[in-house]
Amino acid sequence: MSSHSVEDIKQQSARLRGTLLESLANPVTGALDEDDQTLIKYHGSYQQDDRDIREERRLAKLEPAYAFMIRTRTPGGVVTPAQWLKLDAVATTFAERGLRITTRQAFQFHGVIKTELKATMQAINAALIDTLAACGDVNRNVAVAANPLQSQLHAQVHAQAAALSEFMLPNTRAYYEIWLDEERVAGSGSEDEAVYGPTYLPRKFKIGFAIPPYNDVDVFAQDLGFIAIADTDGQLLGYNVSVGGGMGATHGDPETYPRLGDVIGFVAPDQLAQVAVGVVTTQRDFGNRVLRKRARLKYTIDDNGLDWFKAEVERRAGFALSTARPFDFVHNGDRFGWVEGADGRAHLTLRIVAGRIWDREGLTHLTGLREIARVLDDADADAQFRLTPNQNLVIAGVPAALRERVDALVAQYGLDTHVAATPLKRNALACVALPTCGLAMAEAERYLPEFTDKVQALLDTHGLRDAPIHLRISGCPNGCSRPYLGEIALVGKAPGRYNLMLGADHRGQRLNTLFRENVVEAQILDALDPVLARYAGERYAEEGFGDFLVRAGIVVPPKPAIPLQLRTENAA
Ligand code: SRM
Ligand code: SF4
Repeated sequence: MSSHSVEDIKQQSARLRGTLLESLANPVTGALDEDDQTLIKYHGSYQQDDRDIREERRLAKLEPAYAFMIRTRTPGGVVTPAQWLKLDAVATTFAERGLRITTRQAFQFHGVIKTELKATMQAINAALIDTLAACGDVNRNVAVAANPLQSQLHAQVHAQAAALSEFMLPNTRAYYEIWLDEERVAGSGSEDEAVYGPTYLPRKFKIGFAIPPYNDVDVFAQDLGFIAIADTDGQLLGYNVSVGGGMGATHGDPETYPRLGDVIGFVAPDQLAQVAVGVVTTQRDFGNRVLRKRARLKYTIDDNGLDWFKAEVERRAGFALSTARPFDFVHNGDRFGWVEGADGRAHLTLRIVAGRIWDREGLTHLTGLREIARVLDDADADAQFRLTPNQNLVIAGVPAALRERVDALVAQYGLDTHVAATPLKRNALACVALPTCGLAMAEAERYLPEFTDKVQALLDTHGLRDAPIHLRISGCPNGCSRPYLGEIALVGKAPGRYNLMLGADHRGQRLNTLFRENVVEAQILDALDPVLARYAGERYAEEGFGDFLVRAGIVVPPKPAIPLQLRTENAA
């Protein structure tokens, strides 16, 4: 890797330009110059190589099979049917393995080669979607409760989240110059980054908006979380503010850990941007710029104290936060099938296993969704495709007249897997991992179907077929599928070996804990079998698996994210 630190690379990059143009033009290699590999992340892309054939290429004395992953910035994961069709065309023209829905409501394209990178970026932009700041030490794609069309409240929250995403974009024109041929002008390379400054943030930064009672965005896993508070008529009153969530950790390094956000107060809707700037600039100025492993906001808070952090944010925002309001989360998964919206239109949530939408061996999901997008686009129905933070897909705003047609296509293309799937299979998450992720230690996305089948077989044996257990797999401890919030989770250690984590609460409010370290599949199933047997025999009605494990003393939970007095049922 580069001998320059990430901080130096940012500082010397002329606002994220570096030598990207030269790197892209270099015909000798499929890779970028090392420093440019860091800078391209801010433009929404990662250089990767196909790890399945790494060894084969090495033996053949060939450079690794370099290709690029591209990630969109799609706040709340919203696109129109026309945009869907364009993104589908990008996937089929330039990428491998179709479209991938991420756990932050973005699309990823994998396998784009360097010589086609610019054309791919231009095709994405032609769909009026950008990839700016989708990766890198800046604010990432803003996650928002999944279906804004369902109620006026959702729509309001989504609009605020989208505006905040826009507001938090870097000011540099580098993206437009490099990918969209915008002309360099006086001042190019020294744009004023009013919020970020010349070295941007010490580390990635994530914002999410939840709308109780659903916590589909896992708001306490976000650096900055906003929990919408409404009155009994559904009118938005403001947001509780949560700070310092994050999942990433390193095996064997107790200085790193997953952490749930702390609720520090309440803001009115018109105070949102100021409080976000207060949090982001405090992290900019006090985050660790020496040790990247300790640079996330969660460590800035733990190293300096929550009271100090809150006071600093209030000073910068120019007002004191009000007392946080009570709220209640019941679930952090999705709700599948049709729901009626407030305006008479309907919304269909489909299960997409690990977010991967592609056509292969008798499976034609990409084609099916293309057909549905065409129907909705031709009818000019004002419908939308909405990605969920659980890697699923909502076909939203379907007018009554088109519902039957959509249903027929869903059935024809086998997109109705949510109907037959058990709750375990409907809710399971897996990160991408192999073969593209350079950090993967074990399989995740490719292992999910096989592993859920095996756990389902255990559930069936114990009469727990429809137990709504949340299962998550990550290929390494970075935690891209938010595994530390799974009731059952596997965290990759080595090929075929995982840490088995148990005991989160399916509301995104309690982390799980390590149950078995560095185990293989047979050991995992052996460990699960007796605890599932006890769950089957001893659970209370409606008691979740994670909650049972804690009550039965099988796992000892870390501290809860939400002080008890903030839960609605305990509020005065
Ligand atoms: Fe992630 C790094 C994929 C959501 C924590 N993540 C990566 C990289 C880019 C690997 C790399 O750095 O080389 C992965 C690319 C794999 C590939 O081939 O596509 C990757 N992360 C993903 C996605 C695609 C997983 C998915 O299956 O959906 C998600 C894309 C989200 C998006 O659209 O922006 C994704 N990553 C997350 C989440 C979940 C979330 O944000 O809700 C987390 C945990 C929350 C958090 O940030 O703490 C997450 N990813 C990480 C980390 C650990 C950061 C840390 O604090 O230590 C890394 C590694 C890093 O940054 O050094 C990472
Ligand atoms: Fe890669 Fe690890 Fe993230 Fe999975 S959790 S996508 S293996 S970085």
